[in-house]
Amino acid sequence: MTVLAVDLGGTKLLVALVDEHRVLNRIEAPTNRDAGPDAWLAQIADMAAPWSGEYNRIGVTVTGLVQDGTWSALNRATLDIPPQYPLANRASAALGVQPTLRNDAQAAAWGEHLFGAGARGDMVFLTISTGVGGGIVAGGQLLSGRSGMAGHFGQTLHPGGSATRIEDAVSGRWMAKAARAAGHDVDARGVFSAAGATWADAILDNSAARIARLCQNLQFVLDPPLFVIGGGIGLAPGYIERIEAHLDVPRRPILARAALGADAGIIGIAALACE
Ligand code: BMX
Repeated sequence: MTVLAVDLGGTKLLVALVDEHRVLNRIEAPTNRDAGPDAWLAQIADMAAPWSGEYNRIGVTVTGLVQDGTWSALNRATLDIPPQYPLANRASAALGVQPTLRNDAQAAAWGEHLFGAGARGDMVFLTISTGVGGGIVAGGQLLSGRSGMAGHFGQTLHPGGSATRIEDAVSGRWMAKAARAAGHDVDARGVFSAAGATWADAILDNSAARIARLCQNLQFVLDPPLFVIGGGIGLAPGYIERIEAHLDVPRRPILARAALGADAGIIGIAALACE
């Protein structure tokens, strides 16, 4: 069954036609962060217009908290969404069909479970990108929790005791901020390009060490057989190796690269839309 699958993240918009694990067609655009949800949905409808009649279902996965058809930002710095935006109603109006809705990292976890590194087993998915998100597959089920928050690891508090959320001390946004503080006006991509320089290695290692500690903590909470690492930062050159270097401990978490890469979210939401 062909699905119109949409992944609306803090950095980019991805609209695709997906049939199971196959991406048949795709179009991407940078997320215009100041435009707001109505404009993003209108842009998605425009991007999908050439494929009208070519799909049976619609799945929309978004950064942020999806709860009873509404959409809210847990961290407005990742993407500024008005509280309780009526996503189900507005997406139905913009796209003509009631879509299946899910948080981006939860959908990506399901995609990696079904068709990626998870190999249909239990796992924890961690995406390090604009923010830090995640998803949990336990007992063969994708967890949502009481209010759709299960897997939002980026919102957990930095172990240092401050009010800092982990994602505000790890993500691409933090890397750019740390680079500026070190006198280098570059984004996260620029930090990775400078790997080998002391200042850049310090930023990359600090980020990776914090994710390593998060994985160790989650190992004691969920004890999953596998952690699947995704996201633009998570899959960047050398980043997983840097996490591994901080995991030389007993009962160490086992990590794997997200096999579906940036497509995990659209493949996961397509599968959820067909359930
Ligand atoms: C934030 C949160 C999560 C999201 C994660 C990764 C917002 C807007 N988003 O923790 O819902 O899964 O970022 O988001 O509060 P991404 O855009 O980097 O994929």
